Amino acid sequence: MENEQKKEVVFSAIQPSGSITLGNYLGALRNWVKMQDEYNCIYALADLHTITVRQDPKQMRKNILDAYASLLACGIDVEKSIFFIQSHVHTHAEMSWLLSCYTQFGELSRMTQFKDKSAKHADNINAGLFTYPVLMAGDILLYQADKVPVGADQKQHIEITRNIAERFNGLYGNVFKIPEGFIPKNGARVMSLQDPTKKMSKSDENANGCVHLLDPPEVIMKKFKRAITDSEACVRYAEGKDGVNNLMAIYSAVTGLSYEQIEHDFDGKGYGDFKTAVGEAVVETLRPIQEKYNQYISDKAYLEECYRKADEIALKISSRTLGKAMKKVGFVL
Ligand code: AQP
Repeated sequence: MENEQKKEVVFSAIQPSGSITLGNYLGALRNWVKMQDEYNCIYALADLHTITVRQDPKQMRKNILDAYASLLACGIDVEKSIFFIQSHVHTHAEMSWLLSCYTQFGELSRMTQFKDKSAKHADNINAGLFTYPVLMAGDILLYQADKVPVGADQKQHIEITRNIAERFNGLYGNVFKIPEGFIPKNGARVMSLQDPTKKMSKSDENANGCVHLLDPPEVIMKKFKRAITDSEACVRYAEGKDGVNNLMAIYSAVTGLSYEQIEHDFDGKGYGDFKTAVGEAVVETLRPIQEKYNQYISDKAYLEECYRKADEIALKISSRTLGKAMKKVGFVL
């Protein structure tokens, strides 16, 4: 028990905004699973974040349960980690309001995700899209997290979380732990198979650009075979070869092979062979996850039992931090 208390706290969350992608898995989820033995891990489905983009209600309910089952299938172990649903824990919305009063308009305006998403959803640039990083900062700070395993795209949001926490602590003393991002060496930024200058995203309009964890093997193979490469026909990692670089990064992340080894193995072979090898390696990586997903999703009662239990613990932990912060600000509790 004493040892338990000394473990550092890990917090991370994922939006159930669509079917989980290979990018989410390699950039974040794989690390979440690995960290469970060494850290006190707290993970969440960030469903409040998803409504910054318009969602279909029926599909959203399905996505939330699918994502919960998918993460269990990836290896999130509810005996070791707390895995809850953000909207079930009211302290997140409350902390978000509190912290928004300690966050500057200017710093939120500089967030690249806001710029990207407002360009993509020009007809719905809502205030939630703008304040998204504040909600995320609250998610992390509520649990006094030491480390936050995320993909490279979230680096700026971790930075603003640290800035908000430091500003608050500067005014009121040590209320929040200052968290550190934890970005993997391999797979930190998986790119779209159709436009390798853009990150692979759940909401990619081009279905062939994104591999989902639950895609059937033949669909995965088809997507890799259609992946954009270049005209050089040489498997090597180099500037200007974004498509091949991305395939190499994926292959390296799932097989553990170095770029040098991959270049050596595919020396003199064409892209066709390489794409097949990458596709097959991904299929094999995802096969056990898909099998487990099918078991979990067919037992909704078990899923509910898991998240209700975790919601309750998350509320208890986060209420302590929220109470502390509110007291410092001057609220009468
Ligand atoms: N392409 C990626 N490569 C590596 N890591 C990635 N992550 C997301 N895309 C990639 C990491 O996955 C975690 C969960 O992401 P999220 O769902 O909370 O938000 P997101 O980054 O906005 O994911 P998507 O897939 O792009 O969703 P939509 O399309 O809804 O915006 C994060 O740690 C993220 O870094």
